[in-house]
Amino acid sequence: MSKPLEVAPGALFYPGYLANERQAVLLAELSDVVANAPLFCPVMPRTGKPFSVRMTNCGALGWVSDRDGYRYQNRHPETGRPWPPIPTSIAAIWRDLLPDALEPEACLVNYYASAAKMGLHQDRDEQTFDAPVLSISLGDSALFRIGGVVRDAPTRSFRLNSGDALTLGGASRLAFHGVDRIFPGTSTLLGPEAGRINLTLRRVTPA
Ligand code: MD3
Ligand code: FE
Repeated sequence: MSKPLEVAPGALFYPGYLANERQAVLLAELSDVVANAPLFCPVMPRTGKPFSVRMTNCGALGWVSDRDGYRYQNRHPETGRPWPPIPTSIAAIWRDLLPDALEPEACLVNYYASAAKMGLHQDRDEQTFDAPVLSISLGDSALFRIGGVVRDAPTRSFRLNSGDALTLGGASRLAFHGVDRIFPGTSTLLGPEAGRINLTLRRVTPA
């Protein structure tokens, strides 16, 4: 187990949190999630511009974006089925790193092909910001950026590598953040040129 680095106020970074064997266990559980709840292509509200990232979810609630807006809902937008449960090995990470938080309700699975990125944004679609957000990175490395609670605050960039974990609480819970680029071929976990997966676990509703 790694010791955390505070990379921004309330943002704790755990480089190398997951050994390779545990990353492989997570990946196997995620392949079952994706078999039940296929990756979909979200689009921007109003404009319908597609995201470069594909997504799915597990847990009671899943985050979706379509022409009507961003929201949490309890069913897959294409299959109409409830999201599959959060796999035990993933829920265990939340409990290990966030022992005092309420149970996670949503686990967003983001898939980045080599050219995908995510613009600077805040995560504020939840009904409560009490719990931190937990991010787990698998596969190719990413250049991640985090700033302050206003868009024009200075930002800091660092690499997220396969097996790294990050908790975003306190002043960082509403910090602007994004992914500027993927570094193709930097991990063999997903196979050659296979991209990156980020898991984002959240509490959505208050107790
Ligand atoms: C900082 N995902 O799904 S994870 C997202 O790598 C998202 O897929 C990125 O931003 C990804 O919303 C970044 C790191 C992360 C996640 C949530 C945060 C950083 C955060 C919430 C608040 C502040
Ligand atoms: Fe985010």
